[in-house]
Amino acid sequence: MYHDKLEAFPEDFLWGAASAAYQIEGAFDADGKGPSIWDEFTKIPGKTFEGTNGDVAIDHYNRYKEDIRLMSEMGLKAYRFSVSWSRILPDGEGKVNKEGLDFYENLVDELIAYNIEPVLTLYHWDLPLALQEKYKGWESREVIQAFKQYCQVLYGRLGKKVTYWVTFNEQNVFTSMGYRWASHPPNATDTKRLFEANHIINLANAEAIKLFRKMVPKGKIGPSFGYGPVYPLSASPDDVLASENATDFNNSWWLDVYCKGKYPTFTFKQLERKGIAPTIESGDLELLKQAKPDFLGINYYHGGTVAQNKIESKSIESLNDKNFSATDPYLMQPKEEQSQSPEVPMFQSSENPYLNKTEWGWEIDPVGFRVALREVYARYDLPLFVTENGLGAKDMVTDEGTIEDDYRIDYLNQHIMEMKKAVTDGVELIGYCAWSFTDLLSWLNGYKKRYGFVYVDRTEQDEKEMRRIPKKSYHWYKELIADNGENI
Ligand code: BGP
Repeated sequence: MYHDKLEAFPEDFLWGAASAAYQIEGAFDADGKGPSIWDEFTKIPGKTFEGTNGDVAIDHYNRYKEDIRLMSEMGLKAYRFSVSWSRILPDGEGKVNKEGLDFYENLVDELIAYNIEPVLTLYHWDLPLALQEKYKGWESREVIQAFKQYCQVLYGRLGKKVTYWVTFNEQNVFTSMGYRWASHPPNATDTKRLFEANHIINLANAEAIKLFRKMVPKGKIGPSFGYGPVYPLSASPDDVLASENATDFNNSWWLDVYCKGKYPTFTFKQLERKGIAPTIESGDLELLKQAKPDFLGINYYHGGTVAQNKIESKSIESLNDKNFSATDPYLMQPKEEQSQSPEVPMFQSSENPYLNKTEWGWEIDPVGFRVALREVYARYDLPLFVTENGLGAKDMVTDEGTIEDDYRIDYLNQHIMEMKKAVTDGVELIGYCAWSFTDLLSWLNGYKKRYGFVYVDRTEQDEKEMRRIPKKSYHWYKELIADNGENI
């Protein structure tokens, strides 16, 4: 499809930036907060880069006013953040912690005072530890009830102030990393447990949306999904079929459930044949069907390329000894076997010869962003909200005290250009949140993998003063917002 002239972004387009509680707040035990599974997991030796954790992070809990002032000076229209469940309910259920709720209400009020639209994520991975210990976390249906209580408290307190709500952040990533590759809590390598927990999370997502309809009738709610388009390595029909399998396995497995209320047939059948399909109880499918989201949040970093799988089906146990690419959230494959679905050999991951990579080995693929937006919009017919996109890089402070992150400007510029083409193609888009506003803690890669528009002066070992310094990209994004992406 070719266009003479690209169309403008909608007038009320939400130019924003995103974050997540554990990666910025710090204050891990302040004002009655209970521990989360990440507070525990990051303390296990060898799990994170140089043993980094979010105990202090970038101290946003104490500096949120300064951070929001910087957002307002930039002209930011939306700010996506997540709520830490165990700040609200220290035990995950039961007693509500008033101070935790106050913090988020103050944050939301501050944003609104500056005309910044709050976009609230309910779950960005930090499950209260008490629920993990008491119920085995997402492996038990009891946690659905706890999640409902948590949602109810937040809807009740913030439902009139916050319009945009995200249920789960990247369910595909945190379940795979947590239950398959032991690189997130609960540190497991068991695909049966993965698919069981994932199903329970689907039910929790549906319950949260159902309750939202009752309590926040004017609000908008949807999940944020880590979407990666899948390319076939060649035009060979076998590779094309493999790419369809990979799309089914990596994307539709979640998006069909969110939007159509059912699992994709082929993948479900493969899992059943291997004895690892989730247990569906009576009433589950009816519930899933009742919870269509208002929009789909899309987090885009990169996609993947696959070929026909020529590797024999292996048990997950035999693959557990291998190294895997923890930085590759969508096509998480053991490096040597290069098979995404070892126990269900539907495809095999491959290198894409056309794409460059970041310092952390993530492919840079702006056109893939347009492909992603179009695929999702065509399949599910829902407005899209880009809830994450950005470049992790090692920024340096110059002698003059500036950060000249032209590579980030270049990356964002190319992606926003492709997004503009997608809008011109006809994709309905609510907004775009770059990842991230300030530098923050990368889950597994410490503080040197920086994403922010605002530099935060701290390292893995030295918290320093955590001074905030707007980077060159901060000023670039400010101009872009001011003319609504007209001159990109
Ligand atoms: C997404 C997560 C974010 C963020 C981002 C960058 O998957 O939703 O929380 O961490 O990836 O990832 P990383 O920090 O690993 O570079």
